[in-house]
Amino acid sequence: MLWYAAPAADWEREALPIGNGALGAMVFGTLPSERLQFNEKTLWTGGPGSAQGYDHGNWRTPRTDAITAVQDDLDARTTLDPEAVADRLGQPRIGYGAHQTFGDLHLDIPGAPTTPPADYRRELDLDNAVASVGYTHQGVRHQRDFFASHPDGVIAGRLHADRPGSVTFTLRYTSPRADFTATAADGTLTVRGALADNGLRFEAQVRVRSRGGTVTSDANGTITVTGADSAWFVLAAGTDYADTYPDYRGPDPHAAVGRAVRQAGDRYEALLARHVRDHRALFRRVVLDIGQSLPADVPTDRLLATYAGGAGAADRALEALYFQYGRYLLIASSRPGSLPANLQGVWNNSTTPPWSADYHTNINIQMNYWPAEAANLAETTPPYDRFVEALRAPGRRTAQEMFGSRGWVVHNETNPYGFTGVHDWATAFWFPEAAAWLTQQLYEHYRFGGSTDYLRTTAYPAMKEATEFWLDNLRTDPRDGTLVVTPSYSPEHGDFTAGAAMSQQIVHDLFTSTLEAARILGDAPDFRRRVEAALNRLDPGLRIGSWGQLQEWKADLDDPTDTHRHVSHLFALHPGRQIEPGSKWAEAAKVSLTARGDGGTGWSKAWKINFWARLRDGDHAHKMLGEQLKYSTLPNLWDTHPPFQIDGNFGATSGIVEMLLQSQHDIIEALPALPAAWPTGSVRGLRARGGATLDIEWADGRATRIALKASRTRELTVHSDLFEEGELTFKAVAGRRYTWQRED
Ligand code: FUC
Repeated sequence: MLWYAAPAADWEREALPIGNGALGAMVFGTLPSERLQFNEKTLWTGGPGSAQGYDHGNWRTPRTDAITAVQDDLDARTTLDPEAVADRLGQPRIGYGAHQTFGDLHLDIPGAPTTPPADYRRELDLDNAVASVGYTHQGVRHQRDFFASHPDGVIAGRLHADRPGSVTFTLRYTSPRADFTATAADGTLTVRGALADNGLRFEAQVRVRSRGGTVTSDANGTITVTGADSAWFVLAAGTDYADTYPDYRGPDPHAAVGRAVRQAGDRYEALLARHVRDHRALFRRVVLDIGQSLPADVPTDRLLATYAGGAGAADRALEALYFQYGRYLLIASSRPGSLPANLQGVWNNSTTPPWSADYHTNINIQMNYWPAEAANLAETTPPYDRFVEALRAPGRRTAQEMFGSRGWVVHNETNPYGFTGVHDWATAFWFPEAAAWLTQQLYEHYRFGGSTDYLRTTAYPAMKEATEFWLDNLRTDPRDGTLVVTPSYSPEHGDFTAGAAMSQQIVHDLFTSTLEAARILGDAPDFRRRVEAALNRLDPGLRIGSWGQLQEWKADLDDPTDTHRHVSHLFALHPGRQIEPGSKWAEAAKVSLTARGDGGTGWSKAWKINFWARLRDGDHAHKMLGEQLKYSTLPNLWDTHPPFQIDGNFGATSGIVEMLLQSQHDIIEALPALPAAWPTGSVRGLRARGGATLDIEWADGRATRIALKASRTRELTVHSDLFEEGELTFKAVAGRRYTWQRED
């Protein structure tokens, strides 16, 4: 539970998020008027029909041999200034668009206090996924509850009071855009419009019902409830967006929106029950206890403000809450039927949000899904899979037009309209490795879940086509005859070179996984031979430099005083699996990571939790978690870059899992990076690759009990100090549960 003793004064820092994937809302708990800012995930400007025109980022005029010319220059000169490369390979971005707020619902409550009464409380119950506001005024207890239901596809709200007839309010809609009409009839408010930029049609309906009292609709677009015992509303919203290249349009949203508000029904309790059942089926799978419980009398903002880095009386409770909040946010912002979680999940109060609230593919969207598998929320990944699938058609065209090659490609960031080409922001435009990196999560989904059917139909086609792109685009490095990515740019950092570490490691990861998958599926031997041959010649992107660091570039260019937030050259450590613990590469990675320091933006700190966990340094991982909570977390526990960016929430949740359980090398490692600050605890329901779900208990820093539920029949190896040899290999049988316990 997150809770606060005052209404939210600010959207970004204080309001509380609810969501069902497609829809999101921020609950303010304000007096005398409640404010509910809401979103629909597909409400995007830009794309086809955009006023500026749209080209997917493909070159508007052909540039024959432009890439080859840059490659030749790099062969001759080793480095190129990003501005110079952007001049030659970039172009101004047009029609990219931005995610849009849908607007605000206001519930004006006449006679409500203007300052919060002493018993005012605003909370978000993570276990129910219900946000509530309660206070007593003139002897009457008032309560508001809000939730976003995935099974019913609506946001719902209820106002009630403990004295009959005390619920009176007027509901109205506002938007920062003037592109809509709002009308009300028969207790339903209808908002319809089209975005001026691209004509995207949108509709929302809010259906209001009451127990007792009256509901009146005003033609000016307001609905008033008077003297009710309780009243509730359901809100549905949609657009005519579809994720289909090239037009990205589907049916008018009117029918689906109307159906949703009608079907959500007149029975509030049943709607709530369906929502809670659906949410808990996911949320309750994982339980983390690291030794404290949340103090009932300390609001969450105070808890955060007094967080001491592990030594405080409620620090561990806050850390566990933060972990579960990440899981809550993923459930709320990524469910089947809409786009994946964007830079802000699904929550955006602006028409010009930071970075368009888009899908950055040089770390951010990938980070959003890091916790999905291991933190037992694989059901949140279909929107991601679909998004990747939808990028392939435009990405194939970009590969053909810009690179003259097979395969599909996407660069530094993308939108829901298949922006797979480039723009000209010199330090963040060129990143054709993104497609390969995006497919990593698909293969991870297979490694955790083990469905060969999923591998065949969903993961492998995207991986194979990304592999074909690189088979066509790697080039022989005259320095040593290896195959390299060129031009290559280590995200947002340094000069252009050939064969930067991250570029090589990503392609290495893709080829390795594609080969594994090709073997499992029995794909054509000649394709496998080609990938194998390329992998053998590929520069692996691992090189140790003059100060013992893992080099970020193929030439030893690293500056030991550089603390840039991206630590891209450690991809092979995490989220990759090329670096084994205890190897000389792991040592070098540690040198690089130490030099980069413990600062950085929110997501950067979150990544560092994962890195330190993979380096088996639980204390440093925990220190990074502390840095994130102290310096990159807002009172509503949102991660801040700054500004608010949700990737850090997800990255930190992933990092906490990595401290407790790892399996990237196909060995299940229990408590690989347990910090001294968590001497005793337990975790239930974490997933490992190979089809295992684990419960682990520990005391005095040592595992005391491990229970493993197998979902596949296969040999599994578990590492733990619980076993005499430090590890145990056994044949797991699907459906069986195995338990080991310390006797002493
Ligand atoms: C990446 C980062 C920035 C920011 C942006 C949305 O490009 O380098 O810091 O997080 O994504």
